[in-house]
Amino acid sequence: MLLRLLLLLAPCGAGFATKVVSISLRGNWKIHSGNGSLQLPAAVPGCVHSALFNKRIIKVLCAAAPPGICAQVPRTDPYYRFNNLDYRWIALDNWTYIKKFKLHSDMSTWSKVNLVFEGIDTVAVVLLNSVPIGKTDNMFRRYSFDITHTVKAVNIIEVRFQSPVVYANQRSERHTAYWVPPNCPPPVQDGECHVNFIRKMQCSFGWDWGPSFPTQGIWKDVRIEAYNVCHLNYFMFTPIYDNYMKTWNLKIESSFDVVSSKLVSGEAIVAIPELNIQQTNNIELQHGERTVELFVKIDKAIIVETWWPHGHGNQTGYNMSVIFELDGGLRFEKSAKVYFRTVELVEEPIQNSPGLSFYFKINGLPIFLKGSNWIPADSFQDRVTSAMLRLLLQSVVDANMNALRVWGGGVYEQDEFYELCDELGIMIWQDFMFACALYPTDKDFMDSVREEVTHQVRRLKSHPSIITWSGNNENEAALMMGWYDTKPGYLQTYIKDYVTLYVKNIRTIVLEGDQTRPFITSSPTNGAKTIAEGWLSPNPYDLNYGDVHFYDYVTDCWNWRTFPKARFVSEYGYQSWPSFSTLEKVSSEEDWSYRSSFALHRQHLINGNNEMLHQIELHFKLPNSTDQLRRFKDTLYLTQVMQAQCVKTETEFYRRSRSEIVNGKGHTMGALYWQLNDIWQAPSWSSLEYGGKWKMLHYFARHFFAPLLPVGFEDKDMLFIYGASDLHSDQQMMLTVRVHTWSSLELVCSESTNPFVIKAGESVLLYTKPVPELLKGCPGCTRQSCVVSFYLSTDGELLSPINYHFLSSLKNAKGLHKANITATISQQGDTFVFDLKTSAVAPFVWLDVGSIPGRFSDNGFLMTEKTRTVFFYPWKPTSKSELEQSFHVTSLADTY
Ligand code: BMA
Repeated sequence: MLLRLLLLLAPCGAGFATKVVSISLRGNWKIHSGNGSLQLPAAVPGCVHSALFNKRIIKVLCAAAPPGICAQVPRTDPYYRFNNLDYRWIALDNWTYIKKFKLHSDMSTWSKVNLVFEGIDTVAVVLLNSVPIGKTDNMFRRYSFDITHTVKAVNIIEVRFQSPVVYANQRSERHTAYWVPPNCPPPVQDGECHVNFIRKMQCSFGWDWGPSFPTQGIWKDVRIEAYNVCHLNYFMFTPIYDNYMKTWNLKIESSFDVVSSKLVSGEAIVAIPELNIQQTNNIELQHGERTVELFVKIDKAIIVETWWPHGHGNQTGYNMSVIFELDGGLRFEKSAKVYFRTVELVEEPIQNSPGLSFYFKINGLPIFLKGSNWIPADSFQDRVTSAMLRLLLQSVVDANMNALRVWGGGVYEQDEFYELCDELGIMIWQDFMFACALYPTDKDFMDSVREEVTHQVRRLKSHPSIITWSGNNENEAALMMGWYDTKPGYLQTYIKDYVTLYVKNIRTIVLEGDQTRPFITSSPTNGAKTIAEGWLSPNPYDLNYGDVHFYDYVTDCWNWRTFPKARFVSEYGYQSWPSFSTLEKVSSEEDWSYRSSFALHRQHLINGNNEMLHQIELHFKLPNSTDQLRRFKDTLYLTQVMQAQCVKTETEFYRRSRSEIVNGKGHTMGALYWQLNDIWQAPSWSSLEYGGKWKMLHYFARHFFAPLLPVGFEDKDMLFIYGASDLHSDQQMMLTVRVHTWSSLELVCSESTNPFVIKAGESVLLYTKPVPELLKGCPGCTRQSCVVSFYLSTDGELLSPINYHFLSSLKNAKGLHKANITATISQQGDTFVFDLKTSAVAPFVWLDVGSIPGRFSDNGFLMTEKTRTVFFYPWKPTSKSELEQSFHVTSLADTY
């Protein structure tokens, strides 16, 4: 194959030689298994699993599938049923990627030719024309190999991978001095061992929500770069606010590889037209790796609009171009969007509370972080399309979230992920990729980690969306809370390793590369207290410091006393099952019961399925239909009802704890539930199913993260209603409290308060009433027969979602009828209108259109009125008749 050269801004006329070329090596490669028995084409970027799947080499069973199923997800898909077990061999083999190509220019004219891999997954030897040119051992690094003297007109590249599973085992075996736990994931996860010994997506060896698919492949861009004078490797910029001068400055860093032995001089021209910036700097580059730093001062007279998180303002960005015009007509041009914002992590004393605050200020304003935790969107990164990223991240802002934590067991996400977060106003808490383990610190490992961190900070730091770096997920807790059965005598060794890795190396590199946002060593940590205690606190879950993670599947989740009144809760949650339409694609009829081996197989949390039933049983009746499929679907539905209600109660508790200190605890300023998305179709903590379908929890999140929210709860028979505001200004409003009976669609009673003001960014008590007194005013009402709802409004205009509070468990509800709910569907432009009618009050009304992609304006709601209009926003073109055919509605009493 003859590859075309892509000329990079090099004016070739007028006697100048081309100065830089980039030759893409993406596209068609060939792969073969260790002994050569399997040979097939493979796409780059991609992985072996995808290549095998695309060629239908793995498990061709489709012919036997019932009609309909194979068309959706072929049975060869690694996610189909138990395929993850059958495909284990793929990761145990050593695969080789090969590409032959011709170059039509004489490569010997170049001073330097590099073979650049933006990402290799993971352990490999790279050969060019049979000459070894480099080794790789880290999926998160960019590798650039010098091939100046190896490249020819006709070339063959080979990337010989070693099984990541075998490699991890070997590394762990070689680490003889002491144990670096854990060994293997729990058997229920069907995973591989010693993932902490390989710099690879940690959850790819199995996790409590995901399968083990340790991929091999060239997972990012690969190209040849040839140049004569110099080459621009990284282009970075960070806005810095000068507090004293009250002006914005922009620091632009450009990192060059200069091959010319002579000094290269020229000009750098920075232009940001909308800010009236046109600045020319003389620059000089000496031989070697050089970083040019340019400072742009923005005139005080020019108004710079800042970037705000979603829900707090616009995400204004400014187009910037930087042109380097260097000796000999060499020219590099970069354009990018620059956003201006400041971020501060505030840890200061709080009145009446021991410890320190822990919250983020953006542009000087305290912001309550509302959101979730992001995990990899697929085991096979090549399946994560732009469209899928956009859909998932749009769903984040559509649910009134403003933040995501990119969790440390996955990957540093692709550029597009962060670009979308910049654009949508999603603040990112960026973990480094270390999770739930102790890690070795031998030289090879540390050298590799240092390269990884340097590269990732350079790649990511220009994004305003990233508001904090964080060293790892739960590794401080794992060590200090004794998660592994380590020998006490080794504690100091482990502590030393921990400090070496996260403090002396990662932290130092991050701070050298970027001082424009905070760095915390772990999540959870006690923040400043952790530092004071030598980087490890005896209890990293201290409620008075830093962030906490909180899980409890046993205690009643409707009881707010269950939850920690912490400064910041960066993980918490409950599991649920995805909807039937999602599961159906990867299962067969025999799997469709809650106790099937499939249902057990997909559950990677020991006892997870039973824990869900336990939480359901506390407040709902377990399904008992004799029709097995019906019972399965009812159970799936109830797991989602339970999860939505649990996470709602917990999140509302955190939001109402924003401004108060009770018994020394409170001032909660962040609620990021675990977890946003799914990696496959299985039970998990997610609110979005694999493929993006919203679970009931995601619809609930849209409400419990609303900018203005009334929160109801009880304490010793007293009903309290708080108002939580994320607004920037004080707002006048009134509160209406209504009581409905389960048995009738007529309102029983209602009262409204006098107008009051909720201050900007505050959470305050608005209403208290003993429940018996409230019910006394509502004829015929008891705790079991009635339900309370409430909302905030001004001049008849709704300012908040309509929230509700159950006065008893719904398994004890009296008068709840099976509701006959019908929908008339019509089309309005791209949107479909569902006009609903109900025959009875219905809790947890669930509208489902199966596999038709899209979301409703609301779902899972309490229907107390006879009619209601809900919109459906399709993500792909669909029709009224398609929707009518797929439409199904369930409400709680249908499961009784
Ligand atoms: C936290 C996370 C993940 C895990 C989740 C649910 O510990 O950091 O490791 O998936 O809890 O168990």
